[in-house]
Amino acid sequence: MQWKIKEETRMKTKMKKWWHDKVAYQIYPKSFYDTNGDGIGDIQGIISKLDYLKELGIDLIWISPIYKSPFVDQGYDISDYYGIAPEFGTMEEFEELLAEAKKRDIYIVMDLVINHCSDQHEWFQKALADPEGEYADYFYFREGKNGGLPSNYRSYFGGSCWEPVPGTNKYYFHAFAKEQPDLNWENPKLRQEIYDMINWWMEKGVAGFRIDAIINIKKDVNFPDLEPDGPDGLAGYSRAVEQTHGVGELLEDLKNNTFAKYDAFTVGEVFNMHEEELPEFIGEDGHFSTIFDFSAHCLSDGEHGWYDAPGIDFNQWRKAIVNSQLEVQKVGYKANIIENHDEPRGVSRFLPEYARNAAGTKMLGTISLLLRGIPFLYQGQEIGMQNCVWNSSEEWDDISSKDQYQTARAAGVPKEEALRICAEMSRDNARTPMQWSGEKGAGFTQGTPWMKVNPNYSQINVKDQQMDEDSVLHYYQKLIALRKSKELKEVFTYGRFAPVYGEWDNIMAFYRILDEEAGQEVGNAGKRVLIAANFGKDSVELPLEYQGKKVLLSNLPENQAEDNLTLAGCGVMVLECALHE
Ligand code: TEU
Ligand code: CA
Repeated sequence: MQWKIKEETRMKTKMKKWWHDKVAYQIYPKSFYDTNGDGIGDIQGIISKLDYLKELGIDLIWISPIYKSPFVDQGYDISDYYGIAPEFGTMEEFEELLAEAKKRDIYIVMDLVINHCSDQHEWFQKALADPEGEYADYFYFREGKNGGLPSNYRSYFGGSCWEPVPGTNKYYFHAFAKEQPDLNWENPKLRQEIYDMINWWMEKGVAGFRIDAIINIKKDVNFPDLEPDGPDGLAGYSRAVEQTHGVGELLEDLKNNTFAKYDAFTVGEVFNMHEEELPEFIGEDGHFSTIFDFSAHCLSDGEHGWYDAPGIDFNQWRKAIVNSQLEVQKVGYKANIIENHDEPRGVSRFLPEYARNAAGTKMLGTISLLLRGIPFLYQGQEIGMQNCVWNSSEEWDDISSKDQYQTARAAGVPKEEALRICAEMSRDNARTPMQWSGEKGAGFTQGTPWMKVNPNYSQINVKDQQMDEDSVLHYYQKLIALRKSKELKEVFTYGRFAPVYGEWDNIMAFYRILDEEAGQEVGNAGKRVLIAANFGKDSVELPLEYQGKKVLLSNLPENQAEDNLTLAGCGVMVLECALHE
């Protein structure tokens, strides 16, 4: 398709923020690195790998939750916001991590889970002990309607959103698991408790937060019934979220009482936003610094679950990313990912089978990291980790994978097929231990890993790749160094995005352009860089629109830039071009 850009709108780049040029890395601590042999990754494990991350070029680390938790949803169920889970270490060790990171100019960003807490949190325990007391109003306690539940919503992890409050005729609301009761954001006392907690962590020295499921904090407190959409007679709760308005007021209150006072970096996990609200979310004075771009990931949202999730087609993927980039650059910055702890591995998901090799992995990484926005790598992405082989649903730990398997079975999907589908989408694909070496346990632990290790660790691991100049790991190092290099930093950070070669099959290509005016704003000369990738099997020759000046990066020796650009199958090149024709 031919990309039509009516107006090449771009933001003024005058207002630089400290986080605009950062490259971020997500750590899923339980599976990162275990130092005491209990099979669970820990804070000391993160500390011991800071030099590794520094060498990779990482500036900022988001750590998935490390607070005290019963781990029903792997730490996204917090029982004490002020305490470190003993599985991971102590508060002193966390402070050591902050200090060690600081020595290396690395920022630490915590995960903020404030839509809900754990049912073991003292607020909820007090609410259960006195369902008429003040703590009950920290949650949503409601009487049933017409002898039934207060509403017909299905929670994200299956079953009703309502669970009985023992000894009463009331129910409490949970959008996720029943062990994750939702907090009542309409209650100013609750809000103040949350703000105090956030400020306490900021004072400790964290640089900001990744903010979990934040759109969910606003509820239609009448909880109106919706049209049922499944054989269980319930309606998916996300449909209620789509119909809810007014989250912005809560988000402004949150920001003004916390983040704004510290110039914190915040990245929201936002699904079901009303599109026209993008400027309010991430504009110059938005609710957040940035939000994740899930536009490619949402392509595989099923109507009813994973079992009716569509596969990802190249053209749709390209269109989703291009459209998102064009929209976002009018307003602010999104955070670009190919995977995270909730998503399957990007290599297994976005690449055709023939491209699931080193060349294809480098190609996908190049696109993700050189798009306009804040790149986030997920642990293991830098070595090209892939989805795991799952032989039985028993192998999953993830609450969502188990539920989706049941949902598929209940819809009549045969066992084998349900396993195959859920294996592709399982959140556990990203949660298998980090593959540090080809030794037993992938070098992740000396003990028994808490979760299955991907059997491909003998082929894909850090140690081997460190010894191989051509490895995915070395390529990622070069790619990040290029993005951050003195000469190109400005164009990759502030340069506008312009898609090109849209009418060519299998080509994902775009320019990053800093025209003269924009260059002056950020103290740099104008520049044009072409990033072009061939997702096809066969080589392609593209006519160059602007004269090539310098090859900045290439993933295969067969790629050539002369009058034309020759890209081998799965080839990607980054080429500095003349700014004007
Ligand atoms: O995820 C929020 C969320 O809405 C997810 O259910 C998401 O829709 C799904 O995983 C996409 O595949 C966050 C966390 O990232 C997740 O790990 C938690 O389980 C969830 O919140 C509850 O805290
Ligand atoms: Ca450990």
